[in-house]
Amino acid sequence: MEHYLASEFDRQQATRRAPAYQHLRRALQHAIENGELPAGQALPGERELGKQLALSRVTVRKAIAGLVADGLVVQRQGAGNFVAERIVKSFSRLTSFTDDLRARGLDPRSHFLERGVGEVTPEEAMALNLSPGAQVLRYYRLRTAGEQALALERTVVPQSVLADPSLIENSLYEAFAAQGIRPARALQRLRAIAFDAEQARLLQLPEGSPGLFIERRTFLEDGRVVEFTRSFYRGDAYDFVAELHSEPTA
Ligand code: 16G
Repeated sequence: MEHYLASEFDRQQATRRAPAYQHLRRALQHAIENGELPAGQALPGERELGKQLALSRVTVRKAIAGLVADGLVVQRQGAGNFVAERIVKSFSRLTSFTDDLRARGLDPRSHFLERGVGEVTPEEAMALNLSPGAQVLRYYRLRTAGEQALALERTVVPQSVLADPSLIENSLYEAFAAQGIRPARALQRLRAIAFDAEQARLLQLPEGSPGLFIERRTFLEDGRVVEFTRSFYRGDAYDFVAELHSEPTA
């Protein structure tokens, strides 16, 4: 680990001009992403890190503060800094399940429970701005990190956007990218739920366990809706964070 961090720090210094704390922040981030520093593991002490990389305590603190703000590291009073165990998801960034897990050095997977093509329902037509009779692709996926179940997702995509259901192998957003489709923004709503018996079975949780229901409609720059997804995330696995700004006073 020490060796990894030192060489990653050197690599950062050699590849871009930035203040030292940013090099350290990136080096630590890479260590987390690559599983060198697994979830729950203590980070080396601030003094030790500073000594090892010839950095001041202030620089080390600034790097760690950035990782705390990103949700990758948690500080425990008196005990030190640890790699966060829950997956921290920004509520203001348009990322995918795959992005979120990879950023934590985890292995994102999709298990397809249903996959098909059909005529749009009235509710889907409203959500996707489609006319009655339009064809849509429907997916129901169990999302896992390795074998660990994390979420259930029902996704509807207009067939005019993705021609064939088999275009999604693992990640919807990777399938979009492969077709040159670039989501520009999304509207999302979230509420607390209790998993019903079937959902709980699939997620290997007791029935009634708490979850987060998140509905996302994703738009292209030109206003077309490319995705209507209802996600059911395990309540014990995720933290949602958002940076808030005060309204300027008139
Ligand atoms: C996230 C999105 C979901 C999107 C999926 C794509 C939330 C709450 N939901 O789970 O709307 O369809 O990512 O992920 O963030 P994928 O590219 O890994 O299939």
